[in-house]
Amino acid sequence: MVEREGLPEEGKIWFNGEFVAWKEARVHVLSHGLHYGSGVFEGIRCYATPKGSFIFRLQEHLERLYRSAELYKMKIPYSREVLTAAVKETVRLNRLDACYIRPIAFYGYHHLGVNPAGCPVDCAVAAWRWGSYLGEEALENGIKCTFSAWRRIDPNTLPVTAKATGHYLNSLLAVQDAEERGADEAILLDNKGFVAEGPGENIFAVKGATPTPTLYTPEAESSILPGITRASVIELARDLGYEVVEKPVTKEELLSADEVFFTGTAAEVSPIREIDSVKIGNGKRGRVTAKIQKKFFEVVNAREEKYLRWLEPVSAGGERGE
Ligand code: PPE
Repeated sequence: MVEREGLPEEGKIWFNGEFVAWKEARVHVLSHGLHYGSGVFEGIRCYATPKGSFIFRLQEHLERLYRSAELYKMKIPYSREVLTAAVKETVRLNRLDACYIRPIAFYGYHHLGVNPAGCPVDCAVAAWRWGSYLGEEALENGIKCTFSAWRRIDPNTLPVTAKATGHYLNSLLAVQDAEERGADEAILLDNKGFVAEGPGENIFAVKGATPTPTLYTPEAESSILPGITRASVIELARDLGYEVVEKPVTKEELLSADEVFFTGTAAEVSPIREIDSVKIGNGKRGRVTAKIQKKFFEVVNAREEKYLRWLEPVSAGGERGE
């Protein structure tokens, strides 16, 4: 079993409009969200760059948070401006330069019973250092995946485009199953048997032998959470002159691809070197994946003029565009 580092216990968490000590950010055991998974959240990264600390696509993440809430008819009692300030202040107050930021809104304590009407919507923002999701080594050498026996939740069952807490039970089953089978991560298929995504990542296949390398990824309307990293990588790949096709991807296409990689806020751009004992390409990080990774890290480190617009300074009067 992989040893996982616990969360920090010091610092402050923004909780319903004020900062509280890390250990004081508590909820009641009869909170609605705990019983029924009725919450929405985000995962955002802040990068320490030579130009200062920047939050990657903060507004897109907050937009998705509100959209996720809307899909569940949940009303977040704070405006976008308030949450933007809360996120930045959380990073500043905890003196973090590079970190992972987790805003969450969930139905709190009032009554139980599935219908949440009347329950307050509690809201928190926490931030802490979180290195590479799948391990430092994964970014360079790639990871081993397995096709999960669990199918990805279907858009007719739950609004999969919402980043909702309850949806992650499906991911939990997939990661546990992957670990038991000795893999680093799972790949879930959708109900029709097409490739969907990882438990916390989107997936891309690369066919490098065609005149121009072509990237394939499941459509945003399929059984996936349309990731912000996914959208960014599509843009960056096109900039690099690659073709990107959003279409249903079969298991076979993935296994016979020259390269496969995951994208996600936590996972960033992580190469996949093996799926169920089938070596992908040469079994190492591929050439195209390496180029996309390099470009992605240049962008998040504020080294690409064109994409400074994706970076929001942590400090007011920040160094954006310098
Ligand atoms: N699919 C799923 C199911 C998912 O959870 C994520 C993010 C993505 C795709 C990629 O989305 P984006 O981050 O916008 O590129 N997963 C978050 C949670 C991971 C966790 O273990 O918690 C994340 O990467 O922050």
